Amino acid sequence: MKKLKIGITCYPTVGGSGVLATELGKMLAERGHEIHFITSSVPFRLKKLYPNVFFHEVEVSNYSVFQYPPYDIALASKMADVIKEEKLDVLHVHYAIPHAVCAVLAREMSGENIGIVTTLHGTDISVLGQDSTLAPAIRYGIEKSDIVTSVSNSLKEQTYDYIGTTKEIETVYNFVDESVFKPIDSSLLKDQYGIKENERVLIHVSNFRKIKNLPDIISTFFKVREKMPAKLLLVGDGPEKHRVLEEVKMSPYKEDVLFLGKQENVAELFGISDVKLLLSEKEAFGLVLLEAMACGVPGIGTNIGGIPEVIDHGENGFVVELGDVDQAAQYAIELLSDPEKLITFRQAAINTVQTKFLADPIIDHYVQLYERLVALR
Ligand code: GMT
Repeated sequence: MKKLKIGITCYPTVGGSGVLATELGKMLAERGHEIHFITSSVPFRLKKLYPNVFFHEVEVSNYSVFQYPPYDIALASKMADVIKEEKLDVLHVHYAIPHAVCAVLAREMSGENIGIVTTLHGTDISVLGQDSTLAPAIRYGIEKSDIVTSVSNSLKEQTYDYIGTTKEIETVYNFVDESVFKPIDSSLLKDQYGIKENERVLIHVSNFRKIKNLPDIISTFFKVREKMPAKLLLVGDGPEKHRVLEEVKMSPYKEDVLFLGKQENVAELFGISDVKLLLSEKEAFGLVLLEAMACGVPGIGTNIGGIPEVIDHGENGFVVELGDVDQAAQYAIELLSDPEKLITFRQAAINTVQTKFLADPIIDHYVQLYERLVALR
């Protein structure tokens, strides 16, 4: 099949949509496609050099007349340049606002009949889609895209509810890089963090936004800690960090909560973890949940958004109602106090990733979508 020239735009900083877009770009490049990232900085997971990956930086003018730097216009101009200069076949944008709208504008500016794929990731619909100042632009970006995908069925339904579009939306699940996210024996790390042999390890990884519901993570852990020796690893940083620190300081178990900040090698931390907690108020998919599962760490998540599409309740993890910390703690205790059950769940988590969320068929799916567009040109 023809090697494609694909432009990718995403938020390059830490965040699931940027991670997914970068991994997709890297894996497409490994298959020989030519990838052009059009972003404000180099995507943070793009560490290695690939001969067929290119980066086009969006520079925003600071002209003093502007009250706000016109990032969206600069992005659309850069996209239009790259479409023409590099003769792109497809532009794949991640996150509806502003990326889908910018892509449509860029196509118009370039005068080229380029295909646009927009992938919806979550808060672009679940939060911004409820903002009446943005919803019309989101609808426009979706409807003018040639193909729209969503990372879960739940997000697809939410898009129909909030945005009121009739555009066909195809669910394409997220995936992880299985060469990085795999069971790793990082037991030496336990010593370094002062985690004792008899202590169970729970982990939460996020950007500490309010929707990640950190208070419930802490409460669940404290309830587990009342019953057994355990540690909680809190990985990440964000607006709720301070509040969480204050809450933990008041607890008799404060020594058992380890704030690790932002970490690069999360797979190694999963290597010392027994259970992953994701008790979000909103979550279109929960990519970190999948990363944990690929490393053999079962998750306990809320019955929210796409989480129940990732966790098979009672098989590879547990799903609880939002706010039900008693139930979350009970499930964690059930797993952590029964080594055989934990092993069964660990294996089931790995199996789920290898059957439902394997990278290769998901990349194939995206390539088929691109080829469908190229065939129409
Ligand atoms: O969850 C976040 O805060 C980051 C956000 C993003 O836009 O990067 O993540 C969204 O996209 C991820 C990748 O598809 C999903 O795994 C997350 O569930 C989704 N976040 C929310 O829906 C809150």
